[in-house]
Amino acid sequence: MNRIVFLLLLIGAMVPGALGIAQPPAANYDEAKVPAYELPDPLITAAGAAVDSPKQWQEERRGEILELFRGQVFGRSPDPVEVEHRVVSVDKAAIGGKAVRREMDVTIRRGGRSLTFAMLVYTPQTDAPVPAFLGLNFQGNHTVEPDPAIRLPAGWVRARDDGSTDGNRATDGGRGNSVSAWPVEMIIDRGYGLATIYYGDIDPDFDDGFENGIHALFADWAESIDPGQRWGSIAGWAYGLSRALDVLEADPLIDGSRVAVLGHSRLGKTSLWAGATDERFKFVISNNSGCGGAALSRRAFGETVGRINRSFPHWFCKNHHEYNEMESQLPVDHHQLIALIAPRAVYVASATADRWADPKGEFLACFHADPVYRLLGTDGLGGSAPPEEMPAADQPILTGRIGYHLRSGGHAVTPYDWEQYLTFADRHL
Ligand code: GTR
Repeated sequence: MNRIVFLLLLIGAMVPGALGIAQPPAANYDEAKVPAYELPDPLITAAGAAVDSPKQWQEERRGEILELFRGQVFGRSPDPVEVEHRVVSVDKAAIGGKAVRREMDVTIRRGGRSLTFAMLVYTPQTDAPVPAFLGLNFQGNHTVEPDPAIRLPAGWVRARDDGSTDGNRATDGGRGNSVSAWPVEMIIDRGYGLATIYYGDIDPDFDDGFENGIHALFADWAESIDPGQRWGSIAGWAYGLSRALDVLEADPLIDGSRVAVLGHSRLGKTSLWAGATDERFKFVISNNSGCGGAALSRRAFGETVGRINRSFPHWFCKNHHEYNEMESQLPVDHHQLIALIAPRAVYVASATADRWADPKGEFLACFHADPVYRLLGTDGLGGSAPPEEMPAADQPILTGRIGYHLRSGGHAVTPYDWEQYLTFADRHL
């Protein structure tokens, strides 16, 4: 090796930053080190005017905020296109006879190409159309229930959370692995339907330059979009959720006007974006969505904008990378993402050990979205007035249109979380 290069490498290794190579700061978990910040006000327009009527919110301010999230955070998505669907299997006595299970193939066609995703749908044994939950799953529809009839995903699959992998191909080994996150019987017993789709069917979750999955169908359209604003994977998954809702709206067993969208973690970021962009979702649930989801970016607590963009360059649009370590420059923050859902019901759940997702930042985003809910004539967080303090663990806030809880435990969706979502759904769906 050239001696000068060697010397430079040595200095670089000994003194991080000495060569101007940016070192990402260590993750902060100290409340005292959260930077001072000022949040953009959801109720002040870009021109500096105070928003004082529901009409002004709906016709002017909401659109401004949505535009900023499109251009600077998630990227722009194409207009809806028509979808086709076909029921591929029916079990009229699923879940011990309590439910009807159907598997559907949903196909989006465009310009000679097509993308098909499989949707697994459970509905209770009743003649009347039911309200339902729609959510993406991480490992395949066959992981939601240990039913041998549920098909394996046909395309790319990710390594499992325990690090095991099927070599990017699903095998029966994963069947029923995610039952704790999908308590189908509990949902059915409470009178709701459940529809779920494996997220990798819509867009594989790795950085391929926005080219595979749903992005491939719209490649020519994306060419017309400023490269900084092209849709990332979260926007792609959210687009898939909206196309799934198109199918559910036409389904005789489901009441399409009463569908909740839910997701965990990166898929919680996705459900928030789906709820923000598609006002047909009547209830939106974010489970431990953290950075880029319900958490305030400006707090830079746990996962930060810079860390998430470096680890997952394909989740957000390219413009979002401009804010790495520069959160204060973001023209929006994530209380405004929640405000985009107003006046519809929204529920944000955190977990005590999930500090990476910044539970306090998730609570504060709900708190700062509250004024928009109130302007629109509804209760926001906590009923007649928002609580001053974050609630203690396992003390859910179930009054008002913004629900929140901090569950004891780690990064997961549990039956406890579902209990709260079902109670909230009983009130708002
Ligand atoms: C983590 C990521 C989080 C969260 C999580 C997940 O690695 O840092 O933002 O999305 O993945 O989706 O499981």
